[in-house]
Amino acid sequence: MATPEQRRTLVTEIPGPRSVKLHEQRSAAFAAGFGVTLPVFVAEAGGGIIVDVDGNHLIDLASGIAVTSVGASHPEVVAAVQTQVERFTHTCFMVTEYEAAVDVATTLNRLTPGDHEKRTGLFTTGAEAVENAIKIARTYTGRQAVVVLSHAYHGRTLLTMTMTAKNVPYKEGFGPFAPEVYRVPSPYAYRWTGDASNVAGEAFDQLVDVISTQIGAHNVAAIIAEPIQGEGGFIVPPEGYLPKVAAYARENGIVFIADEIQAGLGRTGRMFAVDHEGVVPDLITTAKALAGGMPLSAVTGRAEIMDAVAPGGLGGTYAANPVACAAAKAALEVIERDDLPAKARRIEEIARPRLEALVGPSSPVGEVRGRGAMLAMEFVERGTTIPAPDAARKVAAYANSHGVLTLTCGTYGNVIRLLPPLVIGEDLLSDALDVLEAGVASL
Ligand code: PLZ
Repeated sequence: MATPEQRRTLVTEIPGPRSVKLHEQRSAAFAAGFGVTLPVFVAEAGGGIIVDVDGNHLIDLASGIAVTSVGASHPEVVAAVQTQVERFTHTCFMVTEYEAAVDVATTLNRLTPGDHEKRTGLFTTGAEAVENAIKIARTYTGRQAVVVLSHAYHGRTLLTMTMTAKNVPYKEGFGPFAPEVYRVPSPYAYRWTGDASNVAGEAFDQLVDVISTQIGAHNVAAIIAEPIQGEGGFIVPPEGYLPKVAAYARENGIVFIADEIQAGLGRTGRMFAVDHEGVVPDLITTAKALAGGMPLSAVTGRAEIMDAVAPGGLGGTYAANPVACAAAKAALEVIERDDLPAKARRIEEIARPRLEALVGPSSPVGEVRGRGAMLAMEFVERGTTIPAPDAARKVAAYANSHGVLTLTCGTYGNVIRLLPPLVIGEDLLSDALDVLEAGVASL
């Protein structure tokens, strides 16, 4: 199947009549607990375009939440998957082994920061990678406490939803939560109430204070941070914060984990978001972009930490699924060979100035932030920093109804994020930015 025509075209209202009908069936058949950003049913997708069942061509600024960096149907990923499914779909890596899993592990060991000896474990979802990173850190350190940030997102399983900060919709009604998870303030510069010129220093001091007074550094197994907080609002830690935390962890025998599930693998303009500050985490979690749309996640890190768990302690029926590994091998080749981090930097070059032009003292856009192809606008009540989730919702709805799929995020629901496939064409990106600008102007 050819890649769909790379042009925004609307032939019906969004959602169109076929999508509306299918959505009614969905509501009768599918659990209500699953939300939906845009109730449009997809017929095909590729490059920067999603084609719906009514024949509309929508511009994709979501990438399935930062997954399809290489596009939703990259020919090399498709071919790798087809070849693999014909050979075998599954044997279980804990039962018999296959090369594709070893290839992916070897590539991740090479691409992740630091030239120390590394090991990788492969799993299925991002949440599973995070949980396993904690299991590994606990075994290695013989300690239990896990330190997380406010505004953090790490998943929806019992441990990872405990680690996630936001209550509604992720935690409401799902308690009791897992023990031994402690939260420290995120260095959220736009909303920092202390010294604006020293956010990194103050946030770091507060982390040390919480750890020393409430936990005891000698009880902490891991500090885990998203190097750019994703669901929490695309919060970029001010320069110096991550290096300080990594150094403190090292001095105190704490495993420092970077959750690069959303920001990693080229999205921010470097292979990993920690690379912007030369930080070398002990463990890195990846997922999303890793397998070009197939479910695969990984924990990669220092060999002595990773190998602390005895054989049998890690795994899962579908961990390192061979079809997902074949897809990952192809996707990683494309990311490296086609220098997708450079494409992410180019996306920033085009999009950032246009988004920044929307910020102003009486504008509903309070701040533009992010890195590479992970950019966001935070909406506020004009002339204040009071969160304006309605404004974000209206602009997103405007964009969606004009054929541009956008996602909101943020603890206060007042952030619109841009996560285009890294292979999006420049004309398509400019067209999407025209629509977003018109959406902001329509407020
Ligand atoms: N860590 C940093 O961004 C997933 C969540 C969407 P899974 N983010 C999208 C939703 O509402 O469920 C994510 C992440 C970071 C971990 C995860 C979890 O990855 O593959 O969704 O389990």
